[in-house]
Amino acid sequence: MASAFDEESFAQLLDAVDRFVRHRLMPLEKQVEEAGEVPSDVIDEMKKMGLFGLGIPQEFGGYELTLFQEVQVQMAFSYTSPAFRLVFWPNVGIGSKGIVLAGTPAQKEKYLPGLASGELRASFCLTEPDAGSDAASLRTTAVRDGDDWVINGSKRFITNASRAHVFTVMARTDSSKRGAAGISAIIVERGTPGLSVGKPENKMGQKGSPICDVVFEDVRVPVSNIIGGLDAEGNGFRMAMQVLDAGRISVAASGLGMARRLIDEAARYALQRKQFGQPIAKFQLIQAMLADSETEYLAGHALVMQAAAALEAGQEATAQAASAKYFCSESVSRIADRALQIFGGAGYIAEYPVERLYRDARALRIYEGTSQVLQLVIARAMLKRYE
Ligand code: COS
Repeated sequence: MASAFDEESFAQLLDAVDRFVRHRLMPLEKQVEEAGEVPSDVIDEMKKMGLFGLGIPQEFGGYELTLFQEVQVQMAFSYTSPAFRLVFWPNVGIGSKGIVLAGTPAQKEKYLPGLASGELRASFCLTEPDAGSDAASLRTTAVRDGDDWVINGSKRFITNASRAHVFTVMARTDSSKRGAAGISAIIVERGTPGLSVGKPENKMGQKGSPICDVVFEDVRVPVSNIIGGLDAEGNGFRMAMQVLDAGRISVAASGLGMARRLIDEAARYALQRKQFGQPIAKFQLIQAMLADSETEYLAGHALVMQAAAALEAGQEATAQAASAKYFCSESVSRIADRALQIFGGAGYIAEYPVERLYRDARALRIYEGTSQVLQLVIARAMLKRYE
């Protein structure tokens, strides 16, 4: 899909994002960490910049960026705390992609303009208390009753659930089938009787970005709420996996943005911190840590760009997306660890951002596919080539 957004306009957008991140958001990082929320005036500014609609087609009010462009914005935004980008990224990525890729014209018309403007916020509900990595074993059911689905079950660790208006819910519409078959993706609106959202969890990092349980008790929605319409019944798992292919490239790009910040912080600190009579940057063991981090950053960058280009070109890119996310999420953890080591004692206290970035980076190896699930996905695709 070619972008309707030309190169010059995209360069201007990227420049505006960069300035917003460095001048408006970075000074607020500590406040967001402590308050656990992003100020509402910042969210209003994000709406004005059109950030909620980055990936949504222009005919519905979005920018219609290509995935290749999207990952560049993701990298720029990930230079600051994840809480900021997680305000709008679910509308760009997993919360809206299902409707963009597979929605009926009526579903697109109804939801995409609001998702693009930020008036509506989206959440993607796949994970359950007993279905994490084994997503196809999910137990939430949607039973047909006349013209409605009646949904029962619960979802766990759902990003942005407490502020979402539109939920994409993966539920079993055919209980006679096990595994992936029989799962459909259903749109449920906030306020539907029987839908409740739990309290935001107290997380290790990424503070200010809520994740909550979502519970469905006899929630009724029209049968037409299946993404893609009734003909798409049973396609929910495949659609979720397709959405996750793009999502994983995006998480990899967020790892790169965080890595860039960590390397910049560590290199600047190494140049000004003196020990044994000189800046510690002069010591070769410090230089080795910086060089390893820079090399991993560059390797990850190449992987992300390659995976984004492949998916954009319509190629089978599941394993490439998994490789990009696997490498970038693991390497940003190593980069965070080295940055903390370079800061020494100062890296272990909350005064400097490295302590917070270290905790923020840890989640990347878990969400949208653990490193171990991604290893399986990569190996499966490889072995198919050899069989
Ligand atoms: N794109 C399109 N279709 C896909 C796909 C993809 N990337 N991956 C799998 N599918 C399809 C398969 O082709 C298969 O379809 P058919 O039944 O028509 O052949 C179906 O989906 C089931 O796939 P598979 O047999 O591979 O399912 P498994 O149960 O073995 O699960 C893993 C595969 C483990 C890879 C999957 O469950 C997974 O990714 N788990 C992690 C979930 C996750 O990332 N959760 C994070 C929370 S979301 S924020």
